[in-house]
Amino acid sequence: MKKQYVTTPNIDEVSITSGLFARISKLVKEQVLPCQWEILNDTAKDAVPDHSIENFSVAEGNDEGYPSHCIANFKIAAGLEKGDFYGMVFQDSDLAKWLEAVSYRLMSDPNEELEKIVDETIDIIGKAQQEDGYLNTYFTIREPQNRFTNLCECHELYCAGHMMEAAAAYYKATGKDKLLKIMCRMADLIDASFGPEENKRHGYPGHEEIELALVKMYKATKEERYLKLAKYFIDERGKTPYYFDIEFEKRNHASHFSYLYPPYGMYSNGPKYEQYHLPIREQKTFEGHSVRCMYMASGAIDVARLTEDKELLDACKGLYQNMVQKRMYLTGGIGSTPKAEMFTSDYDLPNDMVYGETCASVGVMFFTKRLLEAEQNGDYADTMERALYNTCLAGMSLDGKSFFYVNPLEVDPVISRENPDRAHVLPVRPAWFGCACCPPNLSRMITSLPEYMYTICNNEIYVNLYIANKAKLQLKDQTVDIEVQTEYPYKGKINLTAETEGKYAVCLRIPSWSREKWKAQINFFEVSQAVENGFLHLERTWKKGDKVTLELDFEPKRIYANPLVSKDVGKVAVQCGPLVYCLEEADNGKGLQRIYLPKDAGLKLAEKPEKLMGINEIYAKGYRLKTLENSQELYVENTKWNYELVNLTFIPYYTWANRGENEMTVWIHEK
Ligand code: FUB
Ligand code: ZN
Repeated sequence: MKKQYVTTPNIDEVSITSGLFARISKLVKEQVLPCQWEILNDTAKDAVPDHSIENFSVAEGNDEGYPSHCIANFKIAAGLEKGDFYGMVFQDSDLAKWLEAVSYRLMSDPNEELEKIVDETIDIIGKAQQEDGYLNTYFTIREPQNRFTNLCECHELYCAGHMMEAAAAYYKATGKDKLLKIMCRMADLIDASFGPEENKRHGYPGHEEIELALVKMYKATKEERYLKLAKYFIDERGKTPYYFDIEFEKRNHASHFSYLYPPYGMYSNGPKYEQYHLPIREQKTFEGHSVRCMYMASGAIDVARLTEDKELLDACKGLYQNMVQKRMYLTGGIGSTPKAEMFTSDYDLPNDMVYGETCASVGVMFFTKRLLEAEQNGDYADTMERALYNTCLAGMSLDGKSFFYVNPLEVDPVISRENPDRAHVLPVRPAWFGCACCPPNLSRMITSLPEYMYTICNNEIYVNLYIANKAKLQLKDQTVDIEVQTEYPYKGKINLTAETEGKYAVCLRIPSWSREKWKAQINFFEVSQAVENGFLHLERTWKKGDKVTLELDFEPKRIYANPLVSKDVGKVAVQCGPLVYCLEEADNGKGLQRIYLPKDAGLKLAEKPEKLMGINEIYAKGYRLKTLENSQELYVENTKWNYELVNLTFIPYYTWANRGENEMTVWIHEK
């Protein structure tokens, strides 16, 4: 494993100029981040719309999540207010993710007023920090004597990790190091408490996160101990005897989550739930909690690259293959069961019982970004794109005011309401959650999108995502300006202009769905070379103003699942470009599970600039199986089935549930 110059752009080096992500980035900046700030401060009652979610309970069994009490927890821990801790034990991470998102937003658009708010918040965080560097509002307020005694459940290292990410981001955005120093003190305390030495705890986090965060701290401070500690946590996981068994006995079986996972809370979920069943290097399948898996693998790749550890990197690549070949939804969702938000077994991908947590798909973005840094293979970017355009975007309403935690591929609101097994599958987005991990995770991902759009390796620019932008990219030997113009994901034409002279390569991803049909030109001359590892390498001595044009296949396509996915047998889905489509009751009436799409039905694409903030619809002629006319029987022996002709309208999956409560399905019977 040779160390190479590999990087991703700084956020201020890429400006998104138009199209879907210009709209969404603006929305996050102007609507989502201010609204989330109000929520964290418990001042949002009026700012948050009252979505009708009566009778629906969110995944963790609590209500819409008001008040958040997140900032109040910090003020109480800081001694600035009186009161008790309220919320999840990892409530601190909501603020950390928000701070990180705001830092990215400040990188692309400095704002003094916002920076002042952040600085004041950092002052409170500093006051909440204990003498020895410890920072966690739950333990400080409620159980100061029990720090680091229940890593399996209590998320101290997870919360620390998120605040470290925020600290590194804010330092990069502003050069201000107060939060970074606060988190160095916490990292030093953790380093003094965990490690191979006799006098330290031989543990690791129950929810991975700190590993990748320590790598960011290492990059920000150049402090080798942080990288060493990240590597320690990666290598320690899965060793026997299991640390969590030892810890469980030591704390006399006490649990914080027995209400959710009886009798012993998260510990009851077993070693796979928190990926400590095996050392990471020996894991061949992603097991357990899907978000944890993504964070674990992301941290492991970071460590593998920095320490030139091929074995560890190969293990992560193997896990990736298991995920995309056997355990991922067409929409880029992962996690097939609400029970502990976990992966289950290969090919078990139920559409209506799915979990598909928004955070997990944001985690897919983290994971694939790092895979691309390790190996520039377009397949990773295809998966990144699948997660981004489908589950991640579906995680937020078009107006940025409400969010999905669970992202189903099939919903019937009546069943969601009446069947307790489907209570997690909401047909409308709540404005917030008691367990509010997803909304601020989306914010930090969207505000840092430039980091995903390109990977730079030596003097090669890998274009991972096609988003209209102007970029100044730091290659190994020179800085290169490029401009991308496109209406992707609604049109397949991409124009890229090289604004800088010099010898470098522009590597265009040819998505797997367009491998059969694409056309590229440089200055109107056709390019004929082969696609390698999913990228078309255009290496030459560029002149300023050279134009590259790429045309991808934007015909709507029928997609079929491997027959081993039993829930999709005999069914078809529709995709166009990177967008997976779905049928919604608002366009197609009730009874979506009785609809058939004939094999030979044409799929017609139509531009709808006014609908759902601008989409392309897809039309097809289909059939709906009629209900039994003359019988109230539940079961009949013989009957003549009747079908009615219906005009089907498909909309992009990410736009579903923006017109009130209704049925939705991605997979449709084929006839
Ligand atoms: O445990 C912290 C976060 O809350 C997880 O990443 C999510 O899945 C949710 O359980
Ligand atoms: Zn989440």
